[in-house]
Amino acid sequence: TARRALIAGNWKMNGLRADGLALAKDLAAWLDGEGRDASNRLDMLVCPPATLVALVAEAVTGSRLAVGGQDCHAAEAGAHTGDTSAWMLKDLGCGFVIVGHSERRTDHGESDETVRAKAAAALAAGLVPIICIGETEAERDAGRTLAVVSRQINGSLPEGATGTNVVIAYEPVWAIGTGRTPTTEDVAEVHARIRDEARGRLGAGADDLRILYGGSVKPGNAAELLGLADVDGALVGGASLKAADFQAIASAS
Ligand code: G2H
Repeated sequence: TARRALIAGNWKMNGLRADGLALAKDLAAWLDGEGRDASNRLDMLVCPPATLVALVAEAVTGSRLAVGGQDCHAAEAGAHTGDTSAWMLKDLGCGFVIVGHSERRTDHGESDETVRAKAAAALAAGLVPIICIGETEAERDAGRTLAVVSRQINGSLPEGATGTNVVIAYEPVWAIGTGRTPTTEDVAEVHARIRDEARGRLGAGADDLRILYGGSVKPGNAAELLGLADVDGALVGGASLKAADFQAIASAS
């Protein structure tokens, strides 16, 4: 397929100024040098905590490294203490924003409706939303994985979504930060289902849709996961905090 892989790092709530700056500069230098082969065939993105987005975005200006937010509010501006709007992220130089990560869905009670509103705001601001979906362990054990991801896809995709202006990340909740990953057969089955389900909304555009896998992606399992037909990249948490590991994952795709 013609889909260009996306390797996205989700730093979550990690990093002070010096750490974030060093990591971002290291990755940017690698993409423009030793990692040029990788960067010719894929896009590499880091999503630092909100406190570091401006610093990182400024430090990597002019490099091939893209910067994104980890969340945004659905509104453009207003009385929303502690929140960040998609327009604010865009203003800092972001090209992407993660929405609906399971940690947001769980810790902040975000529903499909909330996630869809955030994704719509991202589109309106000119950002590509990375919409996260995935089943819990209980849902998987009950055999409801495909039903849950179908519901999440339909509930979380905003009006105006196309195959190229949004990205989907499939993250089985039980595989996040646990070191456990589903079998490649499981991943292949769910990703194929996601593309099918997206076809109902995006039509032929679903063939252009990038569907990332997330959940304990490491240098050691990246090649196998990224080699699957409907896996168009990875959303990487823990392993994106070490430049060498994140680079190895990108090189494996
Ligand atoms: C899933 C993933 C990144 P990790 O949350 O979004 O984190 O790779 O640490 O499982």
